[in-house]
Amino acid sequence: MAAKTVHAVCSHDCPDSCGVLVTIDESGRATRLRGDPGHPVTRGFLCGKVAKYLERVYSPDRLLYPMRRRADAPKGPLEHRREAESFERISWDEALDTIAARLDAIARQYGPESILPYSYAGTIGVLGYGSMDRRFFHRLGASQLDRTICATTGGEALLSVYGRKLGTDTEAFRNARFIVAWGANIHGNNIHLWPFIEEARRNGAKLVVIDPYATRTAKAADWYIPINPGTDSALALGMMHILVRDGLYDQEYVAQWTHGFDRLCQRIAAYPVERVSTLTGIPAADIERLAGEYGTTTPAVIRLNYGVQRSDNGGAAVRAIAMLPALTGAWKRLGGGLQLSTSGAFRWDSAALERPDLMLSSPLGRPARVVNMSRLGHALTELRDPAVHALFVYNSNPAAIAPDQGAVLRGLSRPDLFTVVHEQFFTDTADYADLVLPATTFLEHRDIQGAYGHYYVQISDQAIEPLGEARSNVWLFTGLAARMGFTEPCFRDTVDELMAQALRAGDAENQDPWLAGTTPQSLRENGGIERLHFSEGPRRPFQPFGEGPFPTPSGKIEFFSEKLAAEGVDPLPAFRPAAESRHTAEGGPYPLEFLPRKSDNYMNSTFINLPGHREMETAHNGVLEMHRDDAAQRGIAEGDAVEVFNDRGSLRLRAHVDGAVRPGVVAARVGWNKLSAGGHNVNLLTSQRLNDLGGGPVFYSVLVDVRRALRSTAKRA
Ligand SMILES: Nc1nc2c(c(=O)[nH]1)N[C@H]1C(S)=C(S)[C@@H](COP(=O)(O)OP(=O)(O)OC[C@H]3O[C@@H](n4cnc5c(=O)[nH]c(N)nc54)[C@H](O)[C@@H]3O)O[C@H]1N2
Ligand SMILES: Nc1nc2c(c(=O)[nH]1)N[C@H]1C(S)=C(S)[C@@H](COP(=O)(O)OP(=O)(O)OC[C@H]3O[C@@H](n4cnc5c(=O)[nH]c(N)nc54)[C@H](O)[C@@H]3O)O[C@H]1N2
Ligand code: SF4
Ligand SMILES: [Mo]
Repeated sequence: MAAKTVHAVCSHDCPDSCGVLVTIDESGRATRLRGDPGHPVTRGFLCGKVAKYLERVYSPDRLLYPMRRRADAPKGPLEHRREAESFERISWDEALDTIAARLDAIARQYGPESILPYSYAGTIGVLGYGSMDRRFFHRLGASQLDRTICATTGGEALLSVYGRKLGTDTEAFRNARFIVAWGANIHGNNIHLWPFIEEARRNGAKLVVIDPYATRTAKAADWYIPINPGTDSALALGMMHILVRDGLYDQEYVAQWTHGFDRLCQRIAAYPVERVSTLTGIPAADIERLAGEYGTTTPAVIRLNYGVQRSDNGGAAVRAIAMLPALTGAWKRLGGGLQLSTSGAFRWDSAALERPDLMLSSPLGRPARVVNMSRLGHALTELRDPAVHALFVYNSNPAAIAPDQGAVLRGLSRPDLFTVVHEQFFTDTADYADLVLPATTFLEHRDIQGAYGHYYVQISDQAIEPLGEARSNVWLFTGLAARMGFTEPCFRDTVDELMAQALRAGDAENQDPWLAGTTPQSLRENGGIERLHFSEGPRRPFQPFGEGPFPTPSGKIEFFSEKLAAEGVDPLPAFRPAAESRHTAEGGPYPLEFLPRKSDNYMNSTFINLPGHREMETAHNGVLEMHRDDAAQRGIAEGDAVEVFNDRGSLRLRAHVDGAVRPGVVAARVGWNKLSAGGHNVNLLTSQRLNDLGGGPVFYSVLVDVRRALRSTAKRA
């Protein structure tokens, strides 16, 4: 075989969906990865973590064969790199037969809803994220999983205002003159937006960051505004108060394209600057200045990310922030507006891919019950009628990333729970599996992909042969469907057929206009990348929401939502304090607000086990960041071993007293349990409470206290 280059797509759960060029040598081994220079947003570079991706693909720790737990090995945490000792290798045939037999028996005994799939965004490739797997579980009659863990709240909030998840074109940020990164860690989580922001700044734009944590993005900004966690709704309502008070809103745009302005005005009357200042901890003069500059500089754009919606009041916060550009008419100018997500631009044929109709042919004969993934602990320990008896995990690592870890691990420890984990590595979740199955990386399978941070569709070609016996999600569920005797023809669809179905390729009548003419073939002919076919034409930036009609019930941008009112939700945004916050727990036992954060060089719990990636995070692994005032009050010095605790548990970390937080706030990062002192990560302290919209989790509304640890935390990986 001659050396060659293949276009793949980074499928990690990141807005950037980078085009990746993979160099393969004569032996079929990938030797080099680089950002595709032909991709207008990737622009030839990769983030630090994926630049080192071959260390992941070829890691000696990859899971390469199906394995079964040994009869004498109890479920629970295993020593890193010695996990395989608790398992024995089996063949794929035996693995698939075993799973089919167990699922069949469990479905017969307890009903199919006692089977729970658990997946999220290990891959955001369209087929790998949700296609054959969904068909399989629908046909089985398994419980449906409500995938709320990340973005549902913000998504529903955006839909309630605009009717579609679209936002300012990433490439149009270069045209902006005022840029607000609002709960958006661009340097860490969305690095390919940064060059466009830098270009705008070279042309005089100002970058403002609103975040309770001084991120690298905040440090690089023109103006950093720290805010009390969970109070963004108050800030946005206060800004609207000022904009209306001072006449800094676009009367024409508001009159023509929005709904409910009068009622919004009544609501914002309750948010005078002094009150907002008290709630947010931002000086009144800064709030005035922020609103004034935002209202008078055009084009103004907000990069809103999902950080603000991970709290009790998060839905209202995203709604309120999303209303700002509707009030100022910022959408009218190229480079103005707001971007939370662009994912609504990619209208895959999800009904064809996922076939929810198959639930009607399942033994249930009706849609299965829905289980919220953000309450996995509850699902595994408390749910009845039926209780969960089988858990099938893929594309996710819930033992590390799900809230209220104590409850999750109690559930996963149940000896009577049949657990299958399809994974690339021996994660914390795999430690609780009855069977572990080896999964491919994005270099080892084919897929197509959109993005939530740009407007390009891509095809990801297979660069290398699967390592060991690793197999893709599509392969796995195709094989299982055959074992279960599912005879519907859709279970024999090939990857090519699935890709064509996703795109409705060749179906000119029904294909989405923005995907018109796009096929796997056309994608390949275009270097693997096609811009969505907007009516503006291929090279012009896309500018949504400049004018209506809007796909909302009223046809306008909705400040006031009758639809939410009908669902019993406040039809206007309001500030309501989180159940766990300093605003409600004055004098309560846990005085500090905890931010259990993502890491810049990991992807949620992915990459944490790789030595090269760990090295890039040495400053943060196992560290609690606090303000020196909070440390001094507790007699804590730099480097001290500390315990961070609340009613849900206690974590052992090392104090960094000049952390990037203000008094009253502490922060630490998601790790792997088995690589953490004490065997738990930050999610031991988070809650299964749900927020105000869409049933999302409240990772960033957590109260804790901190004390010096009695004994030193000797063991750190
Ligand atoms: N390097 C890296 N990149 C990632 C990820 C990763 O783990 N690592 N994760 C990926 C995933 S799954 C997602 S969903 C995206 C998400 O990307 P982001 O939404 O950017 O994710 P977060 O880091 O959760 O939150 C962003 C910022 O919000 C801040 N924040 C927390 N609470 C509040 C608040 O109450 N108000 C305000 N204003 N800000 C607040 C946090 O301090 C954080 O800096 O990033 C993706 N990209
Ligand atoms: N404390 C705290 N908790 C959080 C967050 C936070 O900011 N703070 N963020 C939350 C958010 S936004 C999210 S999105 C979730 C993310 O939670 P998850 O979606 O669980 O994300 P990861 O931790 O990255 O785990 C994904 C796993 O999928 C595996 N994988 C990758 N590709 C494939 C594949 O093709 N097939 C299979 N079978 N497996 C594959 C990877 O090896 C990895 O172990 O975490 C949430 N939890
Ligand atoms: S993680 Fe994000 S920035 Fe990094 S290569 Fe993948 S898509 Fe690009
Ligand atoms: Mo996420």
